Amino acid sequence: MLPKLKSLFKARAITDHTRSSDIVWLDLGDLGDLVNPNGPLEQWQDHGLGLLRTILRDNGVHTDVLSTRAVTSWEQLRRQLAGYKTMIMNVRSYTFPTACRAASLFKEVNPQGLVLTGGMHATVALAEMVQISEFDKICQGPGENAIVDLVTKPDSFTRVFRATGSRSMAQWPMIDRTLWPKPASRRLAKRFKWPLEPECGWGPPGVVTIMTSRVCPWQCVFCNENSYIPNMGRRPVDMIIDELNYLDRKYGPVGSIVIHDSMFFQNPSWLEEWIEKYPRKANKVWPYWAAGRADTVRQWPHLFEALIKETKWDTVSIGFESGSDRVLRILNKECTEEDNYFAIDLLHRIADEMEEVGRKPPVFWSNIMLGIPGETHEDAFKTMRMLRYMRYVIPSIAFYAPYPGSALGNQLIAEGKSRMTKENYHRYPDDEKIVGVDYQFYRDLLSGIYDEEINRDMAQSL
Ligand code: B12
Ligand code: SF4
Repeated sequence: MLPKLKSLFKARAITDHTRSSDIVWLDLGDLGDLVNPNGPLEQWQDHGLGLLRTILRDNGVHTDVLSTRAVTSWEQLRRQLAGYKTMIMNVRSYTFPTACRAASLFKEVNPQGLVLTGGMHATVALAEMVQISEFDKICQGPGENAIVDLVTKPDSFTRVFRATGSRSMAQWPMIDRTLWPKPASRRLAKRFKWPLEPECGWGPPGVVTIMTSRVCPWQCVFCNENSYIPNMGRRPVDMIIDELNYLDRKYGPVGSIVIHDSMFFQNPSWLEEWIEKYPRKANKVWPYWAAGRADTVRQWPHLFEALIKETKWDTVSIGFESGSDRVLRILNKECTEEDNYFAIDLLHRIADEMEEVGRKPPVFWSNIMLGIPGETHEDAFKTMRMLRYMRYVIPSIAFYAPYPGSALGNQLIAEGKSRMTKENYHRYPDDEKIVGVDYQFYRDLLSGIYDEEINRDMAQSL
């Protein structure tokens, strides 16, 4: 479709907004993502915002919600922000540029107003946060025990402070999902099923995103979030099932679930309880997306099979990352090529068996990284061969990104090799993210130029 014609068909943002408090929580993301989204993931709701607004509400602190995703221009947001005394934001590295712009807009229209910030970026890149003079308060770490005092008694806090979170997710209240921003165009609202979330191709609508665990204990150098997210107990199985049943009754029907945990396939005793209770107690055995690792699939194959067959773990997200032992070692992935092929073969066997009896087979959501420092062409070919070997797969391929907080990210940033700037935290899979990587080779690889080479050696590697 011609671009001009296409824009005629774009949904229009719903711009009316009724103010009911002096305090506004500003949800962050690209302009327009809740009006005319580019893709489904941009529409996911923010659990940090949902949790903290629920806690505020439960403590009698009423807040409004606005979203940079619900407007299509900064001018629109400026009008909506005028008159608020306090603005709160959850800043992650990828929303930091948006947060900076929103804060300066807020101060323009409300020079006496207060900007309260927290979120992942405050913990991993404090130096960047501190430079933004419009951020009046910056909370490092989990905010559940600090948010009420911060909003009601901001003067009792220093500009930068560290908060301590709950010991277990069992202490978190159930998020009131009606506190999440609404889809902001009539067209999007029709398929969104708010306060549930929209379909993204992994399972039927309405979708429920939920978290059962907060942090993954492994130390992959491109991630290692346990170095900056304090460990906390997993949410009990019964609480998860009760919440799903409640959402189904109140806003349903629920069609499928996305378990947002960085690592769902951990803690075997929790998983065993899930296998035992979910099929029995849930209103329906909803299919779900959740993440695992190849080495633990190899360690607990029976658990893996039972989860797929008995609880409908239909979309199995695995961070395979690479098909080469050399690169897996660089990444400190603690998984080997052999672990990867073990997990693939096991899923193939399970999927074939399920298909034979007329059941929907599971599929890998296969996370692959290319452009890793130190990766050779042959390493990348091996990765492509591994991907091609998978028969039930949705590939998710991204160029390696040096995120602050991760060991390798911090190192590359310190060496001046990161191309992710604070104005633009490149978050798209095919952005060029580090100095010294031959991105043209990878573009050629993905466009099929090396297919002959990959396919020729495929038979040998199997
Ligand atoms: C769900 C999730 C997503 C969802 C986000 C949906 C949304 N609208 O929020 C989706 C799938 C879209 C997503 C995408 C990406 N994500 Co993500 N994601 C997560 C995940 C798994 C959970 C986040 C979450 O909800 N946590 C639970 C809530 C309760 O925690 P929270 O939001 O941090 O809030 C707490 C504190 O920060 C604090 N707090 C927050 N706000 C405030 C405000 C105040 C005032 C105070 C006092 C406190 C406070 O209190 C809260 C309660 O403790 C995290 C990993 C993790 N375990 O957290 C990664 C994570 C945040 N994502 C990450 C990344 C890198 C990405 C991507 C760039 C990946 C990629 N390459 O594609 C993309 C970017 C997409 C985009 N469009 O820009 C990194 C971020 C690293 C960083 N330095 O910021 C993380 C940490 C994963 C990792 N280890 O790499 N992600
Ligand atoms: S990449 Fe995956 S396995 Fe590694 S630390 Fe992060 S969440 Fe854990």
